[in-house]
Amino acid sequence: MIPKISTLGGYIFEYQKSVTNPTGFWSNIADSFYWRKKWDQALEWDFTKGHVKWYEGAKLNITENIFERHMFFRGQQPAIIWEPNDPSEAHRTLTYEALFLETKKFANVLLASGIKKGDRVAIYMPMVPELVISMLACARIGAIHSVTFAGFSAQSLSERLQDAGAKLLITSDGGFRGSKTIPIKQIADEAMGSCKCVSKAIVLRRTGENVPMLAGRDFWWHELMENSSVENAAETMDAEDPLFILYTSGSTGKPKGLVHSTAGYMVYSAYTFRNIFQYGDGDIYFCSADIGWITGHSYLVYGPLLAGATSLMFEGVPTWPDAGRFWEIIDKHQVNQFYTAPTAIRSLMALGMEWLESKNLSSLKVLGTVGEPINEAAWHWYHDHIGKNRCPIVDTWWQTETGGIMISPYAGITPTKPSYATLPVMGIQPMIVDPEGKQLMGNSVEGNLCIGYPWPGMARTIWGDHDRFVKTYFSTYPGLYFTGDGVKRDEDGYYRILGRVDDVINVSGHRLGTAEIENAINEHPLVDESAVVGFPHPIKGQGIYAYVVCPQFSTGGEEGIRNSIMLAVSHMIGPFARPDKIQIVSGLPKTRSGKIMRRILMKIAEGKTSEFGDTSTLLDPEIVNEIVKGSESIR
Ligand code: 7RM
Repeated sequence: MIPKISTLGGYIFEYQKSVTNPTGFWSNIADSFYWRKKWDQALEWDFTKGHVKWYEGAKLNITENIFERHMFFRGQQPAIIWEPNDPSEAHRTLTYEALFLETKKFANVLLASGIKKGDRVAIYMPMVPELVISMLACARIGAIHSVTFAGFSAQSLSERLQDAGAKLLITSDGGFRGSKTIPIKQIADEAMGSCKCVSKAIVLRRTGENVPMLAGRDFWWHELMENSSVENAAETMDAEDPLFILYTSGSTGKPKGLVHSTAGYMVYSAYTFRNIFQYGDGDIYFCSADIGWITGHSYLVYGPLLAGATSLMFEGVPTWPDAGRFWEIIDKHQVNQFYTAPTAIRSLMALGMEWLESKNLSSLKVLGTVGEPINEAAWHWYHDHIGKNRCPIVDTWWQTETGGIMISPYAGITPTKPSYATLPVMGIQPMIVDPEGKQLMGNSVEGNLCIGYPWPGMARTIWGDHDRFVKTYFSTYPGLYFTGDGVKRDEDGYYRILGRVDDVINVSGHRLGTAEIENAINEHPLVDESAVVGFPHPIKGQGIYAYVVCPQFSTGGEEGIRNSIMLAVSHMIGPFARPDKIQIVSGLPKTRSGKIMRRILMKIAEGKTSEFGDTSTLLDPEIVNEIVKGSESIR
């Protein structure tokens, strides 16, 4: 069993020990896993080179730690409870034994398809149990999975397939999402058509609609599974062998394929899951995140399954058939821990109390949030009306790069404060630095958030581009990992995340690079250039505001161009990246050296049309007045 902290005194005491001796702490946690061979060295690292190795010399397979390790006691316990999009369709329960059988069978399908250890397998699927089976089957044979969220466009998928050099794509005919059916296979076909590496696709039947199957390339999941053997011996993996690649947005246009290791990720995701949520035997845990994002990887799949938990997986959306759907699921399955994003809370809060009227919610013990800062109003609504004043809220701060939760209350142990992620996880050493890199000591300080010491769950590199890894995370403040977030440490030593300090925005908990959106807009044949900034949005957290230079439309006829820019962004990235506001401008405010002064554009987007600070370096100050004027008519 993974050790669990149970009192505040225990937290404080253990935390001190864990930062004095991190390798001792993480070796002790690692002892509760199953290793084919134990490690020779707990940690080897050099942040200046972006070099981190945990549990070097160890041999293991992560699926043995999910299945073989739990089979004796938990074979008949539900591993996954799957709730379909349509509440009138039956839910599915997969016990540890059933999930194990499917995983072994599908692992054999992958082997028979020519997939070997180290090969990359791409996954583009709706939220169905077969997505989990696909990931675990990859891990079973040592293939590296790379899941792409099924909301991404063909173009984005294709970019990711090529970057990872994926040999095989696992996908489905379509997917259900609320009242919509998503043509997943069609998007996958388009993506495969524009990339050379993928030679085979395995297609799950989910919606049952007619989809073209390319002979020799496309194969049905159910046909391949039919005669697949249930005997499969797990591949032996080295501690540092990659487990998966997951793409995330940064401040430049090209998404980064972050690589997570096998052993370190295993230990960290499981430890944090069990401790932060205080998961106990028999509990039903529900994470509403899509597996296409890191939260789904770490806290729907790996963390819970490694901890022997029952993880509830939901195919649909919170507002369909009505805005009571989450609460109905919680009552139906007697959920004990519920983990979601502030944006979901805000949107449900805005839809009113009537959706809570017939809901009981008494099974709930712990509530969690992730992905973006939670404002106080949403925190209180969640606390009072969902948690009925008796469930602690864990506001968990972390990133795709960190692999798991870094700063968060331990549920019911750490006293909470609305909008604060509170205190670090064991072994995590947050540091606050000023722009010059000077560390700000003591309490009541504000600055950029860095981490000063490695932890097992951290990403090891960017796939195919280690230099970019070093440059992005380890060069701003040499010797430290730089998160890209601003943070405040208050008078009690509590951490409050203030949001990104780079050109990354967070829209409904989706992380997007402004450069990525600009690239998509600039693809439009009538657009000369553009600048995208975030602005405070009551539901989404941040909305997307695009300033677009489009000479032929500087006067009138703008509705058409706006719509076609929206389409371009949907097509290039995905519908979730569509700008909320588009302002056609005749030019952008630039410095004499040609840099766009985003600071000014952010102010205007926020509706603050004075106090621009120092504008003496502006090439053409008049353009600012023009943009301010134009912004008044932007809805
Ligand atoms: C898990 C995830 C990471 C960025 C991160 C922050 C923001 C995440 C919180 C938060 C305030 C939180 N991974 N963020 N959690 N901000 N409070 N509890 O979201 O890679 O997609 O995004 O999200 O800016 O850097 S992510």
